[in-house]
Amino acid sequence: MSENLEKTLLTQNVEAELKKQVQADHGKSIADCTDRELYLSVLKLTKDLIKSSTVNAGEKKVYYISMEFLIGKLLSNNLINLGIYEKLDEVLKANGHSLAALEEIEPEPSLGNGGLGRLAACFLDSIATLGLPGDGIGLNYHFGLFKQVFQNHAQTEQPNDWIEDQSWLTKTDVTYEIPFGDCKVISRMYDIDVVGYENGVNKLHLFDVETVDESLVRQGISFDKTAIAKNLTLFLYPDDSDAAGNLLRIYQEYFMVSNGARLILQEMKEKKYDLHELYKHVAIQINDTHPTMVIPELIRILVEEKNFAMEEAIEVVSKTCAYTNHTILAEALEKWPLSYLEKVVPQLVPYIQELHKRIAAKYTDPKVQIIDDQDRVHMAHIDIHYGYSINGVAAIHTEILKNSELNAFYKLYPEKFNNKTNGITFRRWLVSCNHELTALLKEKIGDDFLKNADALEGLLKYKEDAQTLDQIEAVKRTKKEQLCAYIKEKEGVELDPDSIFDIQSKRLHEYKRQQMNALYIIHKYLEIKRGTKPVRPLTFLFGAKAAPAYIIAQDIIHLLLCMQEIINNDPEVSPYMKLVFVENYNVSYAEKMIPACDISEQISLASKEASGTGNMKFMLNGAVTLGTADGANVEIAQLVGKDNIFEFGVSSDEVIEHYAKGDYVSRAYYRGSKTIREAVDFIISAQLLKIGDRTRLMRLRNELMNKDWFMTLIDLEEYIKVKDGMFAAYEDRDRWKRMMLVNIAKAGFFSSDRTIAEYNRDIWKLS
Ligand code: 26V
Repeated sequence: MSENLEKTLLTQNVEAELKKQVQADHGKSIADCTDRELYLSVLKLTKDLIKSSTVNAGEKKVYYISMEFLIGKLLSNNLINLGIYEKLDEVLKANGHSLAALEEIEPEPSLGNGGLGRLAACFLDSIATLGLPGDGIGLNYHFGLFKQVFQNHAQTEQPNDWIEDQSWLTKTDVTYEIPFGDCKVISRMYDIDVVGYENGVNKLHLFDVETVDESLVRQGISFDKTAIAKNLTLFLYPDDSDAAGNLLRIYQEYFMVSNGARLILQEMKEKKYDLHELYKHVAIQINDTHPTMVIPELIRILVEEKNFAMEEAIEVVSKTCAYTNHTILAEALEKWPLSYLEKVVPQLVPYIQELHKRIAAKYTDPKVQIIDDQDRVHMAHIDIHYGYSINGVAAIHTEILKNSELNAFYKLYPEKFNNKTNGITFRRWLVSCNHELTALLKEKIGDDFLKNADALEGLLKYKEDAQTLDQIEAVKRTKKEQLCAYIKEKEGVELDPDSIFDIQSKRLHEYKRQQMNALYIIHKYLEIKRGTKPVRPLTFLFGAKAAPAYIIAQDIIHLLLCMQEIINNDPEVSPYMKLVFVENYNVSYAEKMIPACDISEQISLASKEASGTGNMKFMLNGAVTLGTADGANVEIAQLVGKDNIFEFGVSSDEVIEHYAKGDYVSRAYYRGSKTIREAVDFIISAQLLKIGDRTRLMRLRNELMNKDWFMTLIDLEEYIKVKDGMFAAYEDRDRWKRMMLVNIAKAGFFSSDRTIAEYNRDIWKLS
């Protein structure tokens, strides 16, 4: 029987197949099984079904190497992409169960931190959906990113042991010996299938060390950072505030790329391709600088094991590797001390020095050197000189790279620079997380938009149609009710679905300015205390994890958790406003919060948010953006028009100028505005100090008044004004509903299918 026929039969006989599977696994009927038993059987059945799907193939293949793949739970998405979600749900419902209940049982893989990792996951979905051959290469972190637990109004970190005996991971026979300066480890590859929507299958390859030892983890997420063979794949982003943490990060990065390089070369060999034509068969996309060492590693292998001359090895690898930049933040642009590389990967150092020497011989500008005068290796510089493409992730971000951050490189290689505005997969961020909106869209415009996202624009013809507008509003109301029920259960806070849901969820960072939102909330709280009540109750929701060593970010969480206690327990205030900082925000939580959002907070300091992708997810689900002219917000504004977005704040040009001149003085804004003073001073008010930690609160206020590196106070007054205006606009229900509709209709551009089609057209050229 052909594989496809087998797949068709299985799809048609979902009920019979599930019955058989359940009987074999548990010796019971579907109805008699627990949700957990059913989950395990559905997992097995789905994995089998995927096995009989077509594997995407072609003459050239892309490898997307990334330290993070924030893939989220896979069950629903795989079922949707295989086209059997609805059928299976029917079968389960007829037997007193539901897929929604099974979804709750699946643990969420904890393989990413924020936007960069989620982007990689959306990209894998779109690569497979477009039928392109393309695999992900990353690491199998046993405890992933930490699990966030709030204690005493502060974040604590716990290991997140997400890997169960039966999971989406498949152990393979692929193992390699990976040498480091002071030890050798044996790797093993685990695979997760990536199912395209109504298309073929690719793989996410996650490498692990055979000798990893989970018992190394002591209290919280602390462990012996020096026992490399035991700790290498325990955690993502282990605390890199000290030397041991930095070294471990380099071990992890080399481990990932060395395995990746070997896998790629092994596949080249299996397909009998000529290594001298590597670039005709392989494109390697380097996701931020973390996988940069793949460049010298491939060159090293070609020279040492495949008899290439240095010159040719460099040329072949340079024509194979492309780099994506995801941030202009200096702290995130990796610069490794040469001495660290000498310790961890001495075998690479001569190659890095060779790459450096060639550049130094050609260019005198210190800004473009690979090794600087302090003997630090600038990883991005390796990518730019020895890769064939450099892309930013939103139009404004790419312009900033070209005109300021990487201007010296742009002058050398203008043809290498290109923009690829980020995108999101609609399968997860619409179909899977918002069945109600998906059904409404299908009713109004058919289901073309599932394959061709631009077709969402068809919704525009209903812009003046009262019935459609009411239906959109009704979907939002349903999603808000569902979120209220979930938050009641998880966080123990009762929320009002008739209130306005204002949501800021993203990694916690000063540049994203959760602290500015906190100052608004303080301002509103004080206003209500003085007797000025909002027309309609307001609900402020936050979701964010802060890097364990990032003190100010932890302080911001602390402030918000203290404010949550004050506000929600004050009978004078809580009927008018509530605040919830949800615990352990992750993909699954995002899938519940985003569809319920009215106001999408995208308030970064202009120039600092490379793109943002949450902004796209909120828009697609009918939220209206409150944002600065930063990242993809700029493109959202162009698409929806000024009437359908609320913008505020200084421009990126002004911000860049302030940094250049060093003339931003936050205290001047504090002195100049009573509103600002009042909000900032409240941080150390008796009320807050009574429940909060003095050191943390004092430090945070001091930071805002005397440093404020991310210029919170420069935009605060305008933020308050525009946000209040937005709450007023919400009361013009007809206008608001139209804004929701326009935002949904115009979101098609942000499909990651479009982004991937562009990567393929301009960079990978797979077919
Ligand atoms: C990561 C970290 C992790 C540890 C603590 C400090 C720190 C500071 C910055 C970063 C940024 C890493 C790069 C990154 O995640 N960039 C995000 O990439 C998204 C996908 O392109 C993009 O939408 C976001 O704007 C960008 O911040």
